[in-house]
Amino acid sequence: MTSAIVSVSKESRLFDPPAEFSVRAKIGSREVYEGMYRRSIEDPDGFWGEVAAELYWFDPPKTVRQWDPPKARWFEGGTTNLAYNCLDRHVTAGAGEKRALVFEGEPGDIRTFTYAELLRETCRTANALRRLGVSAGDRVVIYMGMVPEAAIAMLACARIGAIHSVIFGGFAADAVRDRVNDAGAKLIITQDGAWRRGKVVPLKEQVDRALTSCPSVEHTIVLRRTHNEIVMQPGRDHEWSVVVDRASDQCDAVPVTSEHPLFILYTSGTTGKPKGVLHTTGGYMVGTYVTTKYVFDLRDDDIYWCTADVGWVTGHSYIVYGPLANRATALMYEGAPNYPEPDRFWDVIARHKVTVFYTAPTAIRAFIRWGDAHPRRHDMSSLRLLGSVGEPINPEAWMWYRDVIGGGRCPIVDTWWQTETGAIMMAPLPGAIATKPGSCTLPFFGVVPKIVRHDGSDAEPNEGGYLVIEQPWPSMLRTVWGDDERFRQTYFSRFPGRYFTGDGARRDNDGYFWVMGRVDDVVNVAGHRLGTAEIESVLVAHPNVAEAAVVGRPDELKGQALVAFVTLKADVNATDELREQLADHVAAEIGKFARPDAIRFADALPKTRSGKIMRRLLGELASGQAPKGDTTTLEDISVLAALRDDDE
Ligand code: 7RM
Repeated sequence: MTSAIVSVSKESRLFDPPAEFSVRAKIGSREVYEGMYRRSIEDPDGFWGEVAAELYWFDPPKTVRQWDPPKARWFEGGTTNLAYNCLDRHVTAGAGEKRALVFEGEPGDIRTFTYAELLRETCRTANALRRLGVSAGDRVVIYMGMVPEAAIAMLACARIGAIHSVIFGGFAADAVRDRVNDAGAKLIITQDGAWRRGKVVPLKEQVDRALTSCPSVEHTIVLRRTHNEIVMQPGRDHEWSVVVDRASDQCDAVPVTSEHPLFILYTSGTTGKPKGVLHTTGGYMVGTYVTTKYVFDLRDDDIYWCTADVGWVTGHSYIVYGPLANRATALMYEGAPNYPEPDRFWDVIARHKVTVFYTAPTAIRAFIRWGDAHPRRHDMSSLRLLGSVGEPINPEAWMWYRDVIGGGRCPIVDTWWQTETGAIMMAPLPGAIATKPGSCTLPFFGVVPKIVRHDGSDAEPNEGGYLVIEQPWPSMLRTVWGDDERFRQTYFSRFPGRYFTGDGARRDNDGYFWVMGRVDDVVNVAGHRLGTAEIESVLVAHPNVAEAAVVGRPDELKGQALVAFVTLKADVNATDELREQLADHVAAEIGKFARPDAIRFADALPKTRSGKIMRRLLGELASGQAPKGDTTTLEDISVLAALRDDDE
């Protein structure tokens, strides 16, 4: 397929940064942004060297970047420790009494950790790991829910140079086993269970099942959270309350080289086998630190809340490492957004006086579906900045987020990035860049994104194409764990010498980027290559629609025909008339060629654990095939079964 990806979006609203926001912002104008951006590209060594110098190094780096595509090395000669930078650095500077983490459990329990307390707990955990035979370079799997001990476990690994691999707590035994074995983990940190909608997710039970075929694992550490009954295997399984709580709270941070591996995080590939994305210490530290600083424009008194799970990269970079490196106060919430009621998030924001709130479009669309009454009941005037991540955000959801959650006064930072990029790559700096609903706007410092055609040549403005990154950046992945060849193949072979993101996008006349979703999700209808996200966005703009996923199915005449899976808002009836209306609506908004051939109503759409719609599965369903390939990342397998039953 060589034709360009057609972009059909007509969004043209523009929102300037509020003046009162800009005056207090770290970067308060487009000019300042542009000056810094230019410097970061023209003099990357100078720019990144200065950012790195804001952090602590036991030995300062001798060089800034070395680029031998696809291999990058940053801050060579430097030794540092990320846990030291997140904890000791602030305690030493006299901020030990500042709140680092505020935790709210789903049952309503609240626990607060100052920087000094978080440091002591991290030291205890690090000592426990050492006692159980873990040393620098060993892999430790963290399979937990959203509890402070998950962050503490990550920091403890970083402190002694062990490589952590967090596995999302929603995965079951088989997925745990595959990841543990791929990483060759020596130890697993887990919990008896995690709270989710008032029920116990039995984590330890899954670990027990996985461990029947994980020869590398010698020990587990088990935190008691839900107090469900579990089996402890003597000699192998250890109580957190014993091995951690009784350990010394003194443990020096180990200086590691800049390129020392920090963590592996598994992401689903297009083939069955998950990829272990490897991040290393210095570059990841600098990247998450500086993006958090400028994109969230953190102030000393902010209460910052990112709703992601620590089991995915947003939790790593923007709950734990980025905020703590910036000496922020981060809120962590354990449970579901609709427990006990659909207003839980707004209740949390009001009670904790959250100032910066970072969540995902899939959550925003659920909130819209649940109704405005829930947020309207709460005083959310503490909020000053909103963020979005994970998927393209459709303009309707963006406007709702701005008006109903942000009270029309908070800038929205739509942040585009990936597990592989480690840190935010494109986003508006909130005091400097005017926003457009649905656009992640402009690149962050040091990032050189390009839209290219099939043959690698530059696309014109507004011409849809493939999103690539031209220069290395500090927090880029270094390899796929144990598989350099897959790393090169996946990211650097499609456009040699450039990093291929796998996303389709366009750049508008103002230079703003609009990400249209994965190129695997592009559909070719009668020679028009359409990004499905844009058609979905039009569907969701219809007052009766809560969520939509558009996929292609083979069609003799048109090559592919469009099939739309649609979730309706509460109280709306699924009728044939509505089906016609929706198809007409798409035809009217985009053009007749984009009129879906079929619209299928669904109670829910299949999503990954992090909330992304799994269009691949829907495409297989729409083509009349049984879903094949990896379904282990599916959040709720019954959703798929329900859709299939519908077929009959
Ligand atoms: C952080 C994260 C990465 C993929 C990426 C995109 C999509 C993420 C946005 C977005 C449009 C955004 N890591 N994506 N953020 N698309 N606008 N602001 O999500 O590895 O899990 O996913 O997510 O397709 O390639 S991830």
